[in-house]
Amino acid sequence: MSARYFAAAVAAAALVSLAPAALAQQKMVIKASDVHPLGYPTVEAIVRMGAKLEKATSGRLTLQMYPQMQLGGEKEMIEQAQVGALQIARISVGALGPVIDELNVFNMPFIFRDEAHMRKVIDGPIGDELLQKISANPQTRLIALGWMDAGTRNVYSNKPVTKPADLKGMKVRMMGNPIFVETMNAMGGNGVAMGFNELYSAMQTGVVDGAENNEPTVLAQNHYQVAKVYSLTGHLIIPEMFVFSKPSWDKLGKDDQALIRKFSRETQFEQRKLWDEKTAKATEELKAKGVQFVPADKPAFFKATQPVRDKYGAKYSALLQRILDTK
Ligand code: GTR
Repeated sequence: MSARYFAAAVAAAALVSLAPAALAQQKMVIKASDVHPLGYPTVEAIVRMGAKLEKATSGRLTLQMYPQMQLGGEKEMIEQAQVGALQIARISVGALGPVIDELNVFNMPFIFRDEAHMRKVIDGPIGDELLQKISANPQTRLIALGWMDAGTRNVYSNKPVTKPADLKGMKVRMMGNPIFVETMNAMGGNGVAMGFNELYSAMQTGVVDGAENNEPTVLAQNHYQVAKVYSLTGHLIIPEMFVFSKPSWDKLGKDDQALIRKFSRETQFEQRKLWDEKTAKATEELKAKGVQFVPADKPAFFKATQPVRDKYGAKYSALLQRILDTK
């Protein structure tokens, strides 16, 4: 080997060993998606996280938000994130249950005493362990960054639903996860699994008689236009999650990953503030638009759904006990 060639080879080797450092300076446009419109608490919280990332990296990392189902429903968003076509997906734990079985603990009816209880669980060791488990499982191909709030789900339709007998013969749209269909059936109605994107027209045309969700969703998706009675059944309190695509995550340097993790924890609490403000505002707006809020017999719905908790809870009895013990 000539001296000159040798020198070139050494230089090339040095360049190769520099590669990880260069990678740490990776430029990335982070595509983020949500089924809700701009201004909705989950969307706003991620947009703000993007602004912080952009500032902290002097524009090396930027975020592009695709709101309002532009990239499809939550199932599609999960699939896109798994292959790296989308970087951040904000999805309900309801939609993640079929991918990560353990999360179905949170999808059981009346599992949390109230929203404060749910927050204690996701903010504490159980929440952290689940985030880590999801990220560590190679099959999920997702990095779970943090939790978000989605309030309490209540039934809405064009008639009051105050007790199980009121749901008799009613078709009620539920998220696509068997546990929710069974929950609605146990509550006295007929659960129909359907994509979120099909719901407005399904209610409008009478394909379903109602649905169930939190107040900000009923307002943001204009569902109040086709359902005028919001009955406070409070049967589900399901947190949401924002996840990062694992293939994209692996392209980021360690420092960028640490930065995203740090901002994610902040985002979890920022979203909560936005959530509480939005829920209060949405409730007022819905009332002003003529939606009737009616109380419901929650103990009766709790009793009716016991078979669902028995069936699904048996598998996770240890975790369930820890949730119940969280004060
Ligand atoms: C909303 C939630 C969405 C979606 C929707 C649904 O509360 O924010 O992510 O899960 O419910 O019912 O499909």
